[in-house]
Amino acid sequence: MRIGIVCYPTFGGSGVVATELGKELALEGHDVHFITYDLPVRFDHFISNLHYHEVVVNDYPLFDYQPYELVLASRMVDVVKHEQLDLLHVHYAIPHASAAYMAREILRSQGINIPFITTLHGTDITLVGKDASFEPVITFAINQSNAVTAVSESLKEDTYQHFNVNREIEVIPNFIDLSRYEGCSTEGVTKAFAPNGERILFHASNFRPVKRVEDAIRVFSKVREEIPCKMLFAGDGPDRPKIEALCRQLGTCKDVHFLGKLKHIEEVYSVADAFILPSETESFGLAALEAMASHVPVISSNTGGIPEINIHGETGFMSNVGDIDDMTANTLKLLKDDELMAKMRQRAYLRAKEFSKDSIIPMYERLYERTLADSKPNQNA
Ligand code: GMT
Repeated sequence: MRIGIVCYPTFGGSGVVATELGKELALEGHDVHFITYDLPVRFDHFISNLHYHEVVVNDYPLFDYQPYELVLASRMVDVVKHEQLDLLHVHYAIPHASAAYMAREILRSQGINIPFITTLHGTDITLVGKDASFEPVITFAINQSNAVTAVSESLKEDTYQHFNVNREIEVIPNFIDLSRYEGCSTEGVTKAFAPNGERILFHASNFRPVKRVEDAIRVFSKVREEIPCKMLFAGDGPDRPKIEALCRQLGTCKDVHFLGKLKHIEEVYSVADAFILPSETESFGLAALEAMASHVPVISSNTGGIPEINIHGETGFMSNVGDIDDMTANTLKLLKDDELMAKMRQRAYLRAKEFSKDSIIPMYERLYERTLADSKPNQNA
């Protein structure tokens, strides 16, 4: 198949999932074309049938806001025509689904039939998309997609709840390439951050308010009162200054390290004793799955799609959003009990295996085949 993939090329989960999917499809022999404004961060090795088409938005002084969506739609039209694509798969509804709709209709007017599949990832529905400034366009683009997927049952339900969607949404959970998280050397990172055998708590995110990073620091600070430990953060974003200020206020700075937007985050997961994910809402929680693939138990909130991954008392613990005391108690229970830690590490890994790429990628391939068959113009019409 000749597949076009549109996504955000950044560190965010939707971009990571889209890029890993494209790479796997290329390795399966499909011809995969990324149409994005920058090289996706996980586009990290050469595969001959994996291609990149940049979307270049030129500045025009008349516009206060450059019309990215139109440029993207035009680029999709161009790539579909010249690379003879069979289908488009867009990740994150805003603005990719509506741009794909526009591209499909332009191509239809030229006698070219191209279906598009929309994968909903989370904030495109739960935070941004349902805002009145986007809602009518998102509802329309979802209903007009040739197929729609959501990354969890929870996100599927949220979509039906917030939008007037009159069509089927298939749940295809996010997946993980387990080999990426196996056999990482831990010595360097441990030596650098926990030279005296301190326990390591870890959090990775885009530091947006929805992640409640402040809760992670507060949990760490309380755990640190009882057990020598360190807190590592990966990622970056708007709440970082607030978190740094809180560390200073709590006097924990010397035990907290901000590692920034790491390309090889698996090296840090592999040294962690617990992954802290206190999010306000989380459609799936890819970071939790990455932790589990690294044998790291997850201390999380119980919101959105997290309970579909993290099993309370088995692969980690869950608490109500904002319940710092409960998260602290759970972390201490885990860190103080070596037997429990070993059991949870193993169960976390086994749970992650259920989301391995080998079980999930074929679900997308089957969806592509069905969508292509359903969208073939009726020969007898
Ligand atoms: O978490 C974010 O803010 C980034 C966002 C994205 O689009 O990259 O993540 C969303 O999609 C991920 C991949 O499907 C999910 O694992 C995250 O749970 C989801 N984030 C939220 O729902 C807040």
